[in-house]
Order: sequence, then C-alpha cells, then structure tokens
Amino acid sequence: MSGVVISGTGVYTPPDAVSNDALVESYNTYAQKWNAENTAAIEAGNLTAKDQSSAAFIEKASGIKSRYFMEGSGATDPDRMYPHAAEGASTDWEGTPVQVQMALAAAKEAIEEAGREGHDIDMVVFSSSVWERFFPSMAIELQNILGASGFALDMSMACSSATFGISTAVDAITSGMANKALVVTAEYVSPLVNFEDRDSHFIFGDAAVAMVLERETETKAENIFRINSRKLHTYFSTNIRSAFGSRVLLERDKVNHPIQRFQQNGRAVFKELLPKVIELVESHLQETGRKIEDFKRFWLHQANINMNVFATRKLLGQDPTQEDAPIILDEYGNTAGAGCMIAFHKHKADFKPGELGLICSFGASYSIGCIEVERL
Ligand code: CO8
Repeated sequence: MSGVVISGTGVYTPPDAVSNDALVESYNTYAQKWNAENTAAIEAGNLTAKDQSSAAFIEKASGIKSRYFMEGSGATDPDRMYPHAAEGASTDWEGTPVQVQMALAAAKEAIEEAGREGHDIDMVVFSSSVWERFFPSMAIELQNILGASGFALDMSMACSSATFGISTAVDAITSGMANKALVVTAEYVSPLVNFEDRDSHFIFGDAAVAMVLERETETKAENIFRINSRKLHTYFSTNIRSAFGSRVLLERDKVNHPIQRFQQNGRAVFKELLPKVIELVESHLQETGRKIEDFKRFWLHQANINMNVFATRKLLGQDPTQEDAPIILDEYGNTAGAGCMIAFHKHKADFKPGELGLICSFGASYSIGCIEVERL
C-alpha cells in the first residue's frame, strides 16, 4: 500500500459539442467537392477518390456519438476542415495557452474537492499527449498561476498520460520529495486531428482532467481513494503516430502534410494492444493476490467501446455493464490520456469504504498503466 490517496478530481468539458452527424455532413460535403476538383487525377489513377463517411459506421465501429471541441465551427466548415483558434487563445506569447486554461479549470475543481488551495500544492505533473508549445513548461506555468510551491514537470505519455502521471506523483510523495501533488491531463487534441481523413476524423475530443494526491494521514477530504498498487508497461510501436515536432522547421514544405497530424493503423492497434492489456491486468492481479471479482469497477481508457467490451468480457467472463466498466466516450469521444480518469471522476461517487476499483489506460507508443484503488 502506498499510503497515498486521490483526494480530489475535476473535469473540464469544452464549450462546443459536435455530433457525428455534424462532422459527417461537413466531411461528406468536403469529400464530394475534393473529388469533383480532382476528377482528372482520380480517373488517371494518380489520386484515390474519397469515400463518404457515415454516422452509423462511426457509432457501430467506435461507440462515439459526440465529442467536445474548444472550437467546433472550423472542423464543421467544409471549406475549412480544421479548427479556428479557441476563444481566449492568445495570438502572442503573453497570454495563457488554451491547454493551461483547460488544465486550470479542471485543477480548480479537483483542489476544491480535496479541501485544499493552490498554495497547498507542491508538485504539479502536467501529463498529456499533445503540446500547444514545447517551452516554457506548461506545468510550471500552471504552478505559477495556482501559487503552488515545490516543483512542476511536463510528461508526455499519450493515452497513458494520466496513469503514468499519477504513478510519478505517488513516487514523489512516498519518497518525501512532495507532499501534495496535482496531476493534470489536458488534451487539446483537435488541432492535431486530420478532419480530411475519413478513417480518423471522428475519433477525438478535447477535455481535461485533474487529480490531487496526498498522504492518507494528512487528507481533509471525505471521498478518498487510496492507491494500493500500480503496474506500468511500455513497448515501442509506430502504429499510432504523428510526425509533428521541431523537424517541421527543417522540412517546411511538409508543414501541412497529413503526417504531421494523427495517424493510426486502427485494426493493428486493436489486435496488438488488447492482448497486452489483458496480460498486464492479469499479471498485476497475480502480483497483488487479487481476483477479478474483488473489483467493483474498471475505469478503462476510452478509445473504442468494442475494445473496452472485449477487454472486460475477457477479464470478467461476461459482458460488462455500465456499472462494471463505465463508458464516457459516447459523449466525449477519445480524449486520449484523460479518458480513464474522466470515467473515474464521473463514476466514483457510489463507492463505499473498502470497495476496490481498477484504473487501466492503454494507447500510443504503446503504453499501458494499471492502478488499483480502494475507497477509504
Ligand atoms: N465511415 C464509413 N466507413 C468507414 C469510415 C467512416 N468514417 N472509416 C472507415 N470506414 C470503412 C473502412 O474504409 C473499411 O472499409 P473496407 O472494409 O471496405 O476496407 C471499413 O469501414 C472498416 O474499417 P476498419 O477495419 O478500419 O474499422 P474498424 O472496425 O477497425 O474501426 C476504428 C475503426 C474505430 C478506428 C478502430 O479500429 C479502433 O478504434 N481501433 C482502436 C484504435 C485505438 O485504440 N487507438 C488509440 C488511439 S488514441 C491514442 O493512442 C492517443 C494518441 C494521441 C492523441 C492525439 C490526438 C490527435
């Protein structure tokens, strides 16, 4: 047992809800126009015509019905197909980045639930998949706004950003390096989505989640979850990727190339990652001496409903209910590293003292994180 608890959580939900129908309508209008403009090249076999997208396919293949964006009108404009700058975004380097604003909103809710104030925090872990800028550090900017002391760091762990961030905070608290940690996963992913790509235009949504962690003996909060055990695993894959980074400055002709945006071999991810996730959960249980039936709930990464149902069915031996493994991706889409902890935040209130749950993230790089929590 770590003696460290999650004493508060918070979620920031962006302002623009965008349905599958709205995204599909703009994509299909764009695709028709693109095909008409490129008829000669398509007929000559130099380009491939773009097929139509379908809201029915999206819901069946992914479980996603809607998602939130910081700015939704750009991606749903067939003449544009990428987001406008979000409201409040700074056009110079003096303003607060959108990603930090999202993190701050989630952090305030988490800190309030923990019964703390910004100045009580002495470690900030800003753990996310995407970065609005490389430096100065997002974590240190957030630390500064909150009036927090100690130290802050940025971490990049794709869909396992929140679980790896929590694990890093637990280590810092147990080692005595920190007393009260704030972990934020603020996924401002929409700028990286390729809305012109039928296979992936529907997958992602923006959102932020935050967690306060502190020693069990020091907490003032009531609805607290102790971190009993953790297991992390990574192994390299390029099946989920984006080339975007400092290299675009060397290859300026590629700034707008699709390789800069999110790309994946979705089927391969499904096939390669799921067995590893099940393996990791089973070996975690073996090491801790737990049985699957000891757990009331599984808060899983929220990428695809079929993946979550497959994994929990395999583990439980039966189809999971919303109680067993809550789904939030129908409303939020895939919010990368934030998904499992948004599910935790929204589906933790009914836990009674002594009940156990398992948080499990999995995604790009690949990265898998598994955390056992107990309601105290
Ligand atoms: N409308 C209609 N038809 C479509 C569409 C569409 N929009 N898209 C594809 N199709 C077609 C395909 O062309 C294919 O046709 P055909 O059979 O003729 O070839 C058919 O539908 C079936 O296609 P797929 O086999 O690709 O469909 P799947 O059932 O596999 O579903 C999914 C596609 C939903 C993408 C699925 O594969 C999936 O979700 N896989 C899991 C992927 C996953 O978990 N990825 C994790 C990514 S998140 C992450 O790691 C964070 C990264 C950092 C975030 C950065 C954010 C920008």
